[in-house]
Amino acid sequence: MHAFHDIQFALQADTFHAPVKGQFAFHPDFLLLINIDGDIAATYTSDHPHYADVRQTLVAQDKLKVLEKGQYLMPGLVDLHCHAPQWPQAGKGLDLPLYDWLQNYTFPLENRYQDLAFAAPIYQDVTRTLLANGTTSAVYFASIDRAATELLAQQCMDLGQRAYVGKINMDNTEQCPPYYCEQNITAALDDTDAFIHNVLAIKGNENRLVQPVITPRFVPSCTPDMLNQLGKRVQQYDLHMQTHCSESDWARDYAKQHYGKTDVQIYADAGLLNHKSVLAHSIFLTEEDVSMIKAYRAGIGHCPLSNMFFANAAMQTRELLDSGVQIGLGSDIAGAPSPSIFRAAFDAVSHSRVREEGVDVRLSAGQRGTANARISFVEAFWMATAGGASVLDANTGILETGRHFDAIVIEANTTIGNLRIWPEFDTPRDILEKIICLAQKENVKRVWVQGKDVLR
Ligand code: XAN
Repeated sequence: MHAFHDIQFALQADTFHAPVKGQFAFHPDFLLLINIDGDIAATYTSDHPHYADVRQTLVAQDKLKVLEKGQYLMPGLVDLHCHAPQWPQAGKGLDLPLYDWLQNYTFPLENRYQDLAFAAPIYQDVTRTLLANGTTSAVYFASIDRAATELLAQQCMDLGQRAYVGKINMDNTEQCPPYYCEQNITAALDDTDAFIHNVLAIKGNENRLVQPVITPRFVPSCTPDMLNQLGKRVQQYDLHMQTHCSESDWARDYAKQHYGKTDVQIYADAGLLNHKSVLAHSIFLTEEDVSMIKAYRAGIGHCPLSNMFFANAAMQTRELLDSGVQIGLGSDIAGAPSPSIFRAAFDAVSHSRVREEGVDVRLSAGQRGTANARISFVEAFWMATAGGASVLDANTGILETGRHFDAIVIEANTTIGNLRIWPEFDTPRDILEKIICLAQKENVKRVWVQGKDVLR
């Protein structure tokens, strides 16, 4: 049995998680023991032979919190793709195609983050909002401004969010407006190096709760030299890398015309792919692309709703899940308006359904009438938790011994909020599906990151 001196607290909770893709586990009255480092020291299902003894000892030591019925513990949600500076833009401006959207709305807004007084309250609000929605790990694109991006990293640290933060690099003067473009590659790379160093040196960041991410915006915005130089840094420091990949006809055609290759080939040749790379979108992949992503053990950040806006297409999620490629979900603020990964999970399911045979909606050539294209709510839940964590190579996403305790509590039947559960006839599978379909911020009652209560 477990020694209790290193236990910070323990929970008894009706618990959902998805350790295996395509399956979920529900443990009624699961006991989880959290150690002083914020890791899961032990777990006990209610039929475990030591369950009663362990529980009694925890109660005697005043370490056990028992969740009420109607509250459900689950792993914290993982957002693989969020543009923090675009938060003020969420919910507007999605009437334009990607290129025009970037030029007309996004670049002018991101450029304002040179002003730290402008940046600070917005960055604090977006981080708080994601936490309040149950996102315990977030992968952020910031802007090209180093100081503001360091501020975002510091705020994630202060608010206790597990965060992967990238200072954007974009230096292609033919595609980026003169006011929002890194005109001098040496200065830009010096800035990136300083950013990496400074984030790793944040006080209290010894365990790398907040990590720097190499962030070439996407193929059109970077020169080949920039991509290669960033690739060297990914290799040299073994860093995470995030970028947009094969996200629209325009971006795909740009890569073909300028390089004669796909985005994935370009990133691979530049040395940018590794086991911690996040390729957002990735919807027009070739079979060779998928094989290459798998060979590098890179991952995909699936952003279902923004795919609709910018690509007019639904991802081939079924095929990608079956291929074994690592895949999780992204909110893509502000290419899609919702900061909730439950919403992204719901959209991932519904978008897989419009691809199915017999659906009378033409989304894009070749993407209609596919047999068995649907994905299940359980698979979407896996992507939102364990799948996302695996893309990041993070020890989170599953509530099992040895993992970091990043978790949330969802409460049903609250006065505000639409999530209604009837325990006498809703099965665990029904409850999980209802949570994905209906849970809102109002239902997120507790949020822990690395064992620390971070909801305020
Ligand atoms: N490609 C992009 N796609 C998107 O959804 N948001 C962006 O900011 C962006 N930049 C390049």
